[in-house]
Amino acid sequence: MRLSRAVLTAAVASLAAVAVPGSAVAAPAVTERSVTDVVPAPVSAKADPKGGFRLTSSTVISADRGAGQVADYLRGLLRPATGYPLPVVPHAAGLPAISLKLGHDTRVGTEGYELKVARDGVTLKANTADGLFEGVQSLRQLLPSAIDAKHVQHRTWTVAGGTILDYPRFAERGAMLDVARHFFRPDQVKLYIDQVAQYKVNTLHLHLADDQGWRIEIKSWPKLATVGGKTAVDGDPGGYYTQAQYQDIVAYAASRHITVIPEIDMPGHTNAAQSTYAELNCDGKAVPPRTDTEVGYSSLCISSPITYRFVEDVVRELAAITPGPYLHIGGDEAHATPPADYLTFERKVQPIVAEYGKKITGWHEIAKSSPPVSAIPQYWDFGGDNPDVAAAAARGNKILMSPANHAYLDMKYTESTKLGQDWAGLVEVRDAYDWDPATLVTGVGENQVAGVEAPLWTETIRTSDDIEYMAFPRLPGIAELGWSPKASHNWDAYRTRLAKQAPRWTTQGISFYRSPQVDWK
Ligand code: TNX
Repeated sequence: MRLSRAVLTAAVASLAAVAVPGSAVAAPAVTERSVTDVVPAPVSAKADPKGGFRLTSSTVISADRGAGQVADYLRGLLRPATGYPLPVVPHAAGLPAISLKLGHDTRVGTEGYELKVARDGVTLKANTADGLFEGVQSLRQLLPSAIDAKHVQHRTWTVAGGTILDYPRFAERGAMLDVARHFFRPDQVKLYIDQVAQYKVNTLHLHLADDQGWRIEIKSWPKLATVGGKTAVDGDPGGYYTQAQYQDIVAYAASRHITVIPEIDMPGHTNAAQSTYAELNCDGKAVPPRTDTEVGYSSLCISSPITYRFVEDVVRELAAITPGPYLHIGGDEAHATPPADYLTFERKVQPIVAEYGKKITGWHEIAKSSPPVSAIPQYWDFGGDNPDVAAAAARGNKILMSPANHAYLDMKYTESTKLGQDWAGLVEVRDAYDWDPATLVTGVGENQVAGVEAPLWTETIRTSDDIEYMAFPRLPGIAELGWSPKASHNWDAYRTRLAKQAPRWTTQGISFYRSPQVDWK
């Protein structure tokens, strides 16, 4: 008779428990999980199959001063399924503990961590709360997937043993959600924040305005939201965030150690604003609202002073409610703006953003305007030569990588994918993973790359299920490209680790695409 691995594992664990009666520490428990399976792949991981730590009703979470928020978050993750009290305490005082420690470790930088799991306890060390948070994301993956259940599961909870030393390859690992083509409520945005945070994504780019809808309250131009927010693609219901709702999303993201970058796309992709306020058009006449998915037809009036009053009002209000350092000023596909006008516009608008204390990010077309070196052009083309982007990199700008044929989560997986588009080709799980951010664009090497971002445009995306289906399993691959060392890049190893994430998604209720490229078992 062949026993399944799960049965064997359980048997070994219970035998071991019997073998050490009266032992002060929990018995060694062999787990199917391993520190070497974590996604994104850690810088280094060494498994200790006998060093598993068993959570029990007497486990405590000890937290250094400054680690309390992450400790509370961890407790919130572990309590529903275990039902254990897991009190957060300043000192473990001899009790079995998960200890969160802040220190000075030059190896791990501002987001890295060291995680040690042994039979007598778990120690997570980092230099910052961000680092502890990312370490907690690894720790979660060392527990059974049932840890994500919302209700108490009666079972044992063993953290796989071993050591991880880890830190990111690139500073920025982003997800973008287009809330303009279709509107997503704050609770839907928060759900996506939680889903992406587990893969160490640290930036959420919100595409807040486009031709089909304006989604953020601007008090000095109130109809942008109340009128310009009514529409969405195909006549679907619109919506907008009040400034208070937006700030609540930003605060929620911050609690997941994610910085929000709000985008107002301009000078194109502006039909919602120009159909709402007649004075934003050169002829002073409001254009009709549009809910089709054409791109490249709208342009703000470059010669009009009102345009810059509008931009300044929007930038001022948005800057005031955005604690993060960047505002995204769009700049893509401005086909209705003559090239000279485009440069005029950028040269007037970029200083306005600086005036309100923010740095600029924008689609890679802004590279043409020689933006300040603090600006981050976001590359969305297919790779290869782009002299404007290369020149910006040579001047010192960092480039954010979102190649449409790899990183666009709205591309179909296969011809039969019901959702999505295919103008950048079909993007299967392997296509999303198998590229290198540092060799994609000529003249943009490792040190010029700010990071990676996976944009999700929502012309065809209407629900949270739709978001999940397009993001999973591609988003973890993009996140791994942003986090893991280049030397760890290996499709066959990745697809094996990815398959082991599926039970977590199932427990979390994430509806994901079961790509035939991955052996889900
Ligand atoms: C291109 S690439 C766009 C968006 C669309 C998307 C659809 C870029 C910066 N802009 O306006 O939503 O394609 O895939």
